[in-house]
Amino acid sequence: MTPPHPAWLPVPAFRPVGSRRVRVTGTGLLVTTVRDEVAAAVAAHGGALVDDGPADLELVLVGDGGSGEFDASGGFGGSEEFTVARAGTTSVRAGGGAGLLYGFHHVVRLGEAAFAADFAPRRHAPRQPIRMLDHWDNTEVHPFMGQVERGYAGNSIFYADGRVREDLDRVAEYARLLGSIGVNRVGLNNVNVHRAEARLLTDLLPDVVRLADVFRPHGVRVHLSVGFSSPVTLGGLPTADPLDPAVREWWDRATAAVYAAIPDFGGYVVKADSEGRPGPFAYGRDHADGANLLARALAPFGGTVFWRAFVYDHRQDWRDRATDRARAAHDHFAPLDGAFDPNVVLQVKYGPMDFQAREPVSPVIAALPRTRLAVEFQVTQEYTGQQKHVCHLVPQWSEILRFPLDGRTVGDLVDGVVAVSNVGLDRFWTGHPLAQANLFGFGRLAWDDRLAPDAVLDEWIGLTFEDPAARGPLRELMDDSWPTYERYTAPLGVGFMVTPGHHYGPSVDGYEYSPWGTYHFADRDGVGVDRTRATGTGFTGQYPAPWRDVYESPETCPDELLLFFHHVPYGHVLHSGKTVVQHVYDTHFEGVEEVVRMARVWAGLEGRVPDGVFGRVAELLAEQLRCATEWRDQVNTYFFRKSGVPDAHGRTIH
Ligand code: GCW
Repeated sequence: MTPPHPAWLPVPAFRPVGSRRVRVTGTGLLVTTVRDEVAAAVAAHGGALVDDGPADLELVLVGDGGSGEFDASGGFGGSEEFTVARAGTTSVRAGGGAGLLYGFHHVVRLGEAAFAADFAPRRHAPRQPIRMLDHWDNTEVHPFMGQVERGYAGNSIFYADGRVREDLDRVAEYARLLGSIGVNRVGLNNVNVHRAEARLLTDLLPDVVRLADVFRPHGVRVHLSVGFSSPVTLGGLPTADPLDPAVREWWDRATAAVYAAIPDFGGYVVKADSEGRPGPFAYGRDHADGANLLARALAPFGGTVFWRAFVYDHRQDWRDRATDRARAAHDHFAPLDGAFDPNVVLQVKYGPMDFQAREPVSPVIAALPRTRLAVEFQVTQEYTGQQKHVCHLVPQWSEILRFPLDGRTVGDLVDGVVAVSNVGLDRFWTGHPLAQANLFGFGRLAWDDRLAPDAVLDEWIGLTFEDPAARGPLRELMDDSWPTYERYTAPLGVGFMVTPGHHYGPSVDGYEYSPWGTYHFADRDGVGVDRTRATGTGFTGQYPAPWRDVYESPETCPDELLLFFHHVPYGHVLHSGKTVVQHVYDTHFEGVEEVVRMARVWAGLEGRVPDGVFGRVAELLAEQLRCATEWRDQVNTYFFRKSGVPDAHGRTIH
């Protein structure tokens, strides 16, 4: 197999460290990882790993370091903090192996700046203790979904032919990439747990042990998605009722067996009563009963259950205007606040619908003050161009994490950030080489949501691309690519309009008369979903002040969310001064023009980026342009035909 692309850890990125004298002090699994990194860097760049004598960089595990491989309180790899300073020598001090690893990569990112002027000690600690990537990987290839559900980068890096791969070199490279950006948890299999994958919990457990062994030296704990009906499907019990003592015993036993094999196992991820997955509702129980059942099996070992709040009726009738999918998570979970055990983390998608390019922040995040929460993002670009389009999502995640709710930000309110991974066997990991920036940026924002998205992008570009002349154009191309994507797809927050099933490319009415609850309600007079308390579904009432009122009125609702909250006439004038229909036309023409510009910027980079990368991105930009043009023409034509309003600028609408 050809070696995978080095992503943001190419050999030249280690030159500032690797060309110097470096000392590593301490012992433990993660300290060994750091020492190996330093050894490779100095071997490549002519520096030295020294035991004594003067050093330019010291990496020091302080005290006994809590350097044990993990402790049951969840301090895997010991403490994650580190302090960095420079007084003649640059030094990183950490109380745990994980902190030392993160401190090392911090210095790598600083590059030469880490060795320039002296600076006082700066303490770095993650804002979120939980920084997790979920893989929607199956052990087998699914006839419709491929091997990785919503995967756009080839087959799974973990599994082949129903088992964990023999050769885990690539997984080791991946674990290294994750450790370098501070990701500390990974979910190994699809939340839609099919029959074959259910066995990861039982007879395939020795395979999971091998994956855990590969992730451990990089400070990453592994988790399994489990099916709620496992006691029936795997255990042969007549029920999976969470209050049944035999069910409880089954989970206790299965979980104890996992910990006997993997003492630092992270826990379970559960999608229950969602899109056809089994759950506690079948037994007349609620989701606290369900989550606590697993939490109690995990608690003696320090494990966590990640219980997804993505619960809604996917068999609704489009004729029924009272049912609003956006309301579902809050309706189900807000009443359960206080009922969850302390080792339950409720995993909430960032918006009330489903990973759209634009949604309001989920009101669930403000509604459960006594429950641990994690916000869920989608690094895999299901609804944002499927890694065929450049769509740099870090600005979206930053906006969400900084969003104020009840006087705090989303980043303050949650205990963790989780995202669906975007990697596969593709030689660039992510299909689109520039989609690596989303994986990198996810880790960086999960570590510190106060980082500026453009600074994170610059970090990624600086590490990944050697030629300084490539950096400005790359930034120009990628920086605004999320708003660009938004411009040529579904307008003003209304969402979807994608081709049903695979979700790529436009189909304005594709989901309009379907059971999935994803409607736009366009007619000859107007478009949008009335989610107000006054005349609509009442969804606005799920928000605390001021948002419940800001969103309630079209006068105060931000333009970009207008059609999410309101059904308005085509002639409704936005805050921008444009009518809704003219906004639709303008943004769709502009969006395509921006893609043309992106392709032009990329063409100018020939010879400045590696050939393989150049060719792949050039091809994909051509596809992005084709697809954006299709979006533009279908959306514009659709609204022209519905409204009969011509474009004020007389451009071609078919
Ligand atoms: O966005 C939807 C996807 C499903 C996915 C589901 C979920 C894993 O279309 O493929 O299932 O979300 O988040 O559970």
